[in-house]
Amino acid sequence: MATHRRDAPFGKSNNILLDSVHMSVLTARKPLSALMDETGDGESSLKRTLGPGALVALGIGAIIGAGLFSLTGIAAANNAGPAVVLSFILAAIGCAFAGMCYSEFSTMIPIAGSAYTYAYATMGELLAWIIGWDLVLEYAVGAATVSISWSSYVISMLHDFGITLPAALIASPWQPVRLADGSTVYGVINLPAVLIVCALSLLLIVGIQESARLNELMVLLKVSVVLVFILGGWAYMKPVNHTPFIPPNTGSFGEFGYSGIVRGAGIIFFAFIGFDAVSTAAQEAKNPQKHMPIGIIGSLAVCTLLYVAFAWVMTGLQPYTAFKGSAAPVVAIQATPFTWLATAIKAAIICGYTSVILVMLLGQSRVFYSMSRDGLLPKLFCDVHPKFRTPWRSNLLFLVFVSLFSGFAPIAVVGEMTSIGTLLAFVIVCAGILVMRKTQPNQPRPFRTPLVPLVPILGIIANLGLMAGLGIDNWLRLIIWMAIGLAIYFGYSRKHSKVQLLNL
Ligand code: ALA
Repeated sequence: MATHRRDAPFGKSNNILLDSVHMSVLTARKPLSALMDETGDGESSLKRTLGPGALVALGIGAIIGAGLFSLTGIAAANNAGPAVVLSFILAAIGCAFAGMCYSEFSTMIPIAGSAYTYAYATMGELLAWIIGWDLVLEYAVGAATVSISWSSYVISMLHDFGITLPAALIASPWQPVRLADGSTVYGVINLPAVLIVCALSLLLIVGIQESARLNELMVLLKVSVVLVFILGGWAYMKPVNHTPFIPPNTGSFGEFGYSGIVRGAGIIFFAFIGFDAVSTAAQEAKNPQKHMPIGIIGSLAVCTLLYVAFAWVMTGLQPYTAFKGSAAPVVAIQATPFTWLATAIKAAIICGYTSVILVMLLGQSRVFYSMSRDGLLPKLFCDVHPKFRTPWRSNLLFLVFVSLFSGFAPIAVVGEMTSIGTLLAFVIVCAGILVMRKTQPNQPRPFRTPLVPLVPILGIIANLGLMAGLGIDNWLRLIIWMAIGLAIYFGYSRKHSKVQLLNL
């Protein structure tokens, strides 16, 4: 690696010059031509196997999970009542603005780095780094969070079949476990969560096609159960449960009434996270220019329809006050003759979570693959396996990193950390479209976001609004995470950046 020129000593009189050099290198943009060169199909490139169906499945794989099965009930019981249906529509509108901006970028710059790469082309390296680092919250921390929930459902399912695992192996040292005799102990390691992360990481190493196939199977199972729930439950809904549709506000912001719908939208936003992960598969899509918008907007549209129908049926089956506990869909199904569906719902939840973890791990390794190719991270993250053509070292590293979180970290708060990280990425992607339309007006755009600048501006406002609702604690955590990221950027990445080495 060439020595960075800024390592040479500068005299005091050169401070102004030095400052302006610093400013310009921090805002150095990666030229579109250089980005497009990277989409070639050389030795070190990823394998193009995904068609439109697989991309939509990838999106649904990442989207339907803990948000639908756990948070719908919570948002209905605490914030919106039956109007959680409207919360879903509101959150979907915010996501649709961002989804259109993602689609435009993913056809212009079909690179695995997703939001990170888009920021690099439009707003400069520092912001790109911030986004790339931020995406660890969405993908790696998100995968760890969902693996801990996955583990709790597997343990419960095994319990239903009479198998009880030792307490020490089913929970982290922070998580209490209630034993049959009523006493409470703490775990040592959440082994099922670690095992699922290891298994899915190894699958991702073996191949994108194999991973996509497992994802499709999981998607089929979870969508089938969601459809059976909707169709089976429809006839048993009681109009009284939907009345009043918007319960009156209690006097506190976010507790029912119109503010409750907005707060509910902030909570169930988590349920939509994942459609953007489709864009990280751009270098593995057969025809990204044509198929990325289908994958992104298609998966978002399918999930929105399913979510709205699911929430409508769920709140029609039982009074919303019955969903105070966790497994709301299981509670709802007790109002039908199909109580056997409770087990199927648990199985669907496990499948749902499996595919969410899979696609999150996929997205994470692809973002770091791009950052490493740009020199911002060590080269090991972009080493492609000679046979499998996957970024295997990156997958292995995240296997260890995510497993540590899954096995030993407390689950509390990480879900909201995932949301705030994702929302920040959405805001920057929407802003990037505004910048790109100004700086690169003639660049071919196979997909164009409609009504620019209105749609990106509404996207920024909607997603910033949802971020504002996440509270000061999450903002502080985001700032601390970013401070760690900036230390790495100024300590390592800036000195190894390929764009900056070219510029100097
Ligand atoms: N949307 C994903 C879920 O709900 C993250 O689990």
